[in-house]
Amino acid sequence: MMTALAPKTGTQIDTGYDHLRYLYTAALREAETLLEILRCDFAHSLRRNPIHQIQSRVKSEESIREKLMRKQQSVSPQSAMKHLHDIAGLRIVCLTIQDVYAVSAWIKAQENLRLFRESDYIAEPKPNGYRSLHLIVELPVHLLDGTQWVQVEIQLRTLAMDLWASLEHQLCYKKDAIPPEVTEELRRCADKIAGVDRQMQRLNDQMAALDTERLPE
Ligand code: 0O2
Repeated sequence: MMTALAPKTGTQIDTGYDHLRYLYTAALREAETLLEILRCDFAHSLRRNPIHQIQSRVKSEESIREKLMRKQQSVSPQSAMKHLHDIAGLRIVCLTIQDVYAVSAWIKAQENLRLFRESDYIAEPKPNGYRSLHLIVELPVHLLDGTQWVQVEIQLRTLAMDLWASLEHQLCYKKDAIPPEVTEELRRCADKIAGVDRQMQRLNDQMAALDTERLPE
């Protein structure tokens, strides 16, 4: 809406949660535009699309407050910008592990984006079995009173990892009392899923090699 873009001056400057939402939504749009270009680039040069699905969200005010309390930080929009790195979140689901790393490399190579942090929970899964590659990147948001670099957390994972994470999130993420047998079973599921991912990657490589052999001279 045009009115939301009108600059505010002096005591009118909006530093509340509405401004936060607006800022992080703009950063998400920047990231989504980059990824759209990536899709086209891959489709053009590789004739395939490594991205199965993209989801995005800006954390709700309630969830921001809850996470700040969990991290024992003061609860305010300023504190959120300082202490939370996933107010804007993008989740990219790929079909294979190799695609996850290919998309990640492409993102990190972008000149109009800064890498703030990378956490590779695929190479080093969390103790509960959680696997994903997390990139916290900063993107420029061009406002009427200047450019602001805004953080976006990009989670990259395979479809199989997404199945596990979505179910685990629903079952027990952020819950205090989880029976140890449930934790153990979930970890076993995560390990099995990782095995399937590796198997699917091998099949994919095998077929890709066959395709290369079949290419006309
Ligand atoms: P929600 O509800 O998904 O938004 P840090 O950045 O290190 O100060 P943070 O932000 O907790 O602390 O980093 P981390 O551990 O990388 O987690 C960021 C997000 O990754 C989480 O956001 C989850 O979305 C996801 N995640 C991390 N660990 C797990 C896990 O064990 N299971 C599942 N299902 N998801 C996980 P939120 O805000 O915690 O949750």
